[in-house]
Amino acid sequence: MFTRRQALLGVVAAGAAAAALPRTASAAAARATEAEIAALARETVTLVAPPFVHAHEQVARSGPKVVEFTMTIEEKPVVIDDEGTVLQGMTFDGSIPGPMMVVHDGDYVELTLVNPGSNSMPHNIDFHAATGALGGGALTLINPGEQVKLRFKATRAGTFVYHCAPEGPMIPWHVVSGMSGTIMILPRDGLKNEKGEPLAYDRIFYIGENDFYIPRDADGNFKTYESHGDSYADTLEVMKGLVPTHVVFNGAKGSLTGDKAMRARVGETVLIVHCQANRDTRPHLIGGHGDYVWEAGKFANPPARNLETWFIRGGSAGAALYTFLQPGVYAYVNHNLIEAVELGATAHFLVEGEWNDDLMKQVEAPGPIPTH
Ligand SMILES: [Cu+2]
Repeated sequence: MFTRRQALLGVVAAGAAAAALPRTASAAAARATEAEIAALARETVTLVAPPFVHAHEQVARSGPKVVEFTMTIEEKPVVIDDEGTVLQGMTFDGSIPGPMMVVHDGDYVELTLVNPGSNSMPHNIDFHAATGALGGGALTLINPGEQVKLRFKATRAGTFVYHCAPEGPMIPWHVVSGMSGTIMILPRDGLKNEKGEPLAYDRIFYIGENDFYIPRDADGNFKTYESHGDSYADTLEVMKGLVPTHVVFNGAKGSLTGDKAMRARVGETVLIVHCQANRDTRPHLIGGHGDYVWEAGKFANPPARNLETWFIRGGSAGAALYTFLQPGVYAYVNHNLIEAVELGATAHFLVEGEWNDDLMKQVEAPGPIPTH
């Protein structure tokens, strides 16, 4: 027998060398032909804006299919706080973050990406879930007035970031202007706990966290610009300081609080997917927990149990499963509390149902300290 080293040194014939290499070729062995892919069932999915997610099966009821999505890139000003501060935003499908796509492991994602003539810049999409060609970025760069269609096979189950990555300094600028989102690739037989037993959710919410870098004028007020191009040089200077002016959920401070709180009922199990394409964060549900948490978001790894706070690496999306046990308003925050309270990274869950005194009770209401 020849060794791998011999194979790499070209001591043996190329065919034999390939056979001697580690077996990383399972996907290649299962390589489908265009005819086979063309014979698969197709499904067209209409995307919905976050924090909601399009309807989907948790356990796939049929074999692999081709799932068609369309996203239109929209460059537009976006108000990002209650003081009217304007971001020269760039969006996938009009929302920050871009909508979540859901497929199953083994499905094909077929995305039509549209860059309307009303936009001013080239854009593309890099799927962290995809293999090759810069995640599809090298095959999807389109000018205003163009569209492109990319197909990739979903081969790794998990929650993954997608983002625009045109080139050089355009990459971070487009990302911190709003161009990121999430795809969730579910195992065909659904989510599992650490023992391999099935897990399911009653509701799913999708939270995208963004760090924004808005320039200020000499008086310290946020500046407003006529166009993306006008804002670029000043914005780049703020970006290079690495201190965001805003850290928000779903594109703006307060976008998921008060009337816009996410809703659930006691006893319901909620899957919370959290993505951050550019910067580390640490979600925490105040008064609740992460029953099962895929911090790194990849379902081949067993979930961690009973977490208080979980870590989302910049450039990834994680998932936490929680069954609400008490009613009330829960704040869901980035537990850098300065970012949560001062910069905007706070959301609310409004949970209805019956209070459980066994879990918590105010035994005595606040009152004067006894003098005896
Ligand atoms: Cu872009």
